[in-house]
Amino acid sequence: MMKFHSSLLTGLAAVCLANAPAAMAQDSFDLDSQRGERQVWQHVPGSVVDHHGLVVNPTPRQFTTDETTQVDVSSGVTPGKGTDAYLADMKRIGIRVAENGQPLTICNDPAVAVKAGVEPKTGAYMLSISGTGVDIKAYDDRGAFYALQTLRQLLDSENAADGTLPLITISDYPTLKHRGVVEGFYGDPWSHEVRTSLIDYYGRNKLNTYVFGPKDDPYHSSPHWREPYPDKQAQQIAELVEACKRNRVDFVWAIHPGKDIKWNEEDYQNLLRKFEMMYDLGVRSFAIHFDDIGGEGANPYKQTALLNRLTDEFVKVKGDVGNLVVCPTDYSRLWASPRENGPLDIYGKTLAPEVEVFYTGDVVCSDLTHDTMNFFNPLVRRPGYFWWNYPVTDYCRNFMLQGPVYGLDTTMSENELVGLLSNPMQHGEASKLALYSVADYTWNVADYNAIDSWERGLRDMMPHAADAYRTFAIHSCDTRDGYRRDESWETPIFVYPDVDPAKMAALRSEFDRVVSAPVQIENGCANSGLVAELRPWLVELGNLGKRCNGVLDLIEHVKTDSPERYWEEYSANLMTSADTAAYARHTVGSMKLQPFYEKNMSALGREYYAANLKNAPVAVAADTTVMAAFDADPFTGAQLLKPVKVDLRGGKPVLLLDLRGGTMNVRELDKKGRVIASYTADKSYFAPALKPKTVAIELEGDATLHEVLLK
Ligand code: 14T
Repeated sequence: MMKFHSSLLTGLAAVCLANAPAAMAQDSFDLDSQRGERQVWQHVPGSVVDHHGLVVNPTPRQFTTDETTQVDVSSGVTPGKGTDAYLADMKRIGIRVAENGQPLTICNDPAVAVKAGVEPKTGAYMLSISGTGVDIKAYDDRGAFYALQTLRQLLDSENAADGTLPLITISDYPTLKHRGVVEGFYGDPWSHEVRTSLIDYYGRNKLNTYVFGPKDDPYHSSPHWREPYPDKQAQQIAELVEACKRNRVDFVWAIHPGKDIKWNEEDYQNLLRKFEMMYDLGVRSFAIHFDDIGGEGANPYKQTALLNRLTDEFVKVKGDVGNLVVCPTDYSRLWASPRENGPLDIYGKTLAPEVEVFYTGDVVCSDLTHDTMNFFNPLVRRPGYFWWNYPVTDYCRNFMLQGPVYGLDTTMSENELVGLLSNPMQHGEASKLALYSVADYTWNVADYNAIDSWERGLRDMMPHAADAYRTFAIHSCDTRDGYRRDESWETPIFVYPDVDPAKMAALRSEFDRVVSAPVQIENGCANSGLVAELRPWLVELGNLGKRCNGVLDLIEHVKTDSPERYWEEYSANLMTSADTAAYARHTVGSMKLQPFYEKNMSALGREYYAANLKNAPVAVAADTTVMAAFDADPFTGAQLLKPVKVDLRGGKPVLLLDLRGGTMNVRELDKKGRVIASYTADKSYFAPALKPKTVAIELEGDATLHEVLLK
């Protein structure tokens, strides 16, 4: 693992970050050396829980039910004392209101609530459903709103499908102060529509923070951070602020000025002016991101001086603005110096104590552990603010991360951690699955159950195609060489000839589910935006399922006595170069399914050779350039970088196998060298039973010629 410090980061910044979208493209981005994600992964912890049809997310702290009495909730609730201020919320979030419903009372007076046993903490509430109706006591407005979100889930739960609920008491409050999302990825920023939908989703799941910091928004970062947003975008930001207010979410507007900031009075005034403009749009919380920069902008003394001055001259003067948040340039342990007078130590010594500081953990995308917080907190002299780079895929855009949220220590406390934000994928709708569990974890850290949370999230996302969605999701978790996540953990694979009927049958039914999942999702998912985001990966999953089933067919047929037919079947199950390219763009099943396919195709090919081509001569007749590539081992591969010619005047049938990633142009020549046939093969090629003639073969692109055999 390579660590890089400021000077190297400067180099990296110049190479990789100068024009971020291109910079983040996979091929120009060396994960192993620059990011250092550890190439190990844990199994997903937790186990499925029976919720008796009463699912509430995030998991409440105390949740008791008494099934001996049933309360009629078939008409919803009838608003009573204290509900006036919440009628609009109730309507918007979808709580059924009627004249003959259960009487609902809401009290958000902290003194009364605390006396009744509510935790003295923002967001805390108690909810009871009893013979006399529904009663909410909340520590504050947020607590009352959260209680209503809980009530909505209870009323919509499977348990209430018969119009009744058992007696219920819930006593609830959050572990972490800040729980939410940072739109902080490179790539296309979320659309206004997706943002609005996500903000409602935060509200539904009791997330309270949305940091707006899309790297490729030019008014967030260079070149235009000094300038006002164009009218339409300004209007949209004002709308997002309103949407956040409705959902009790803090909208935090972030600026990323470090690429070209001058540490002078003029740029200070530019920044202050931009903050004022955002304030006028309704923004009341601000962050400054100094990540992924080099040069003067990275100077920690200048950074903290700026934050301190803004705290004095803007935050305190306004009076209604939240504490500033900063992302230091050394935001990961990978390149942060632990030394005295290193950048983080300078932060600790000079930064106003109320400013909160982001940290991504040991590397850029990393687990949340005590060990990593114990490194960071003493340096910055405050509990860190964890910026979790999951499920972000800007460094591995061919993946769609749908796995469980795990790797977050469930013994973390609010003393170690002021908050946790998830940096999601550019696919906003598809990121909701992870956010469901991020909300669960951050609200109730100690009770977090990764598997159960994921199972619930899948159902919440796609109630009418939940099983199909689960099939897709379980095979679409890992990044292959980035932040490693377990995948396909229920699918034990094997490599031919290590097979038995039970394994075959289990895999056959899983692959059948894989093949039909895309269709079921297309038909059963009501969220068309979500399906549109998933679609390219769904297509690949379907194809992968088919070729995995193809492997099972081949295993069943390998002992039959029609080598020709078998060979046709085998070659039909090879991937064309177009297949390979499409799979590379939208990769699923990279941990188990695709390796199952590849390893078995190789093993079956070997079997075929062994059975049918026992006495295969070694040499190709004429051209010595390629001869070296074709030895007796059927799995010798030859990477032929230049076009080659193979003169096959020896007149023997030829088999070319497994031509991946390129094309092969074949020209058949007569004795005088005239072209009598010309064609392109892009997956496998059988030379016809050759009459004496010449076949010229040219390989294009990165074609790999795996074998030529002569009978
Ligand atoms: F601010 C940070 F906490 C942070 O994570 N910054 C970026 C973030 O915008 C991006 O989405 C994330 C995931 O790729 O990683 C950071 O970007 C990097 C990290 C690198 F190690 C960009 C280049 C790197 F070499």
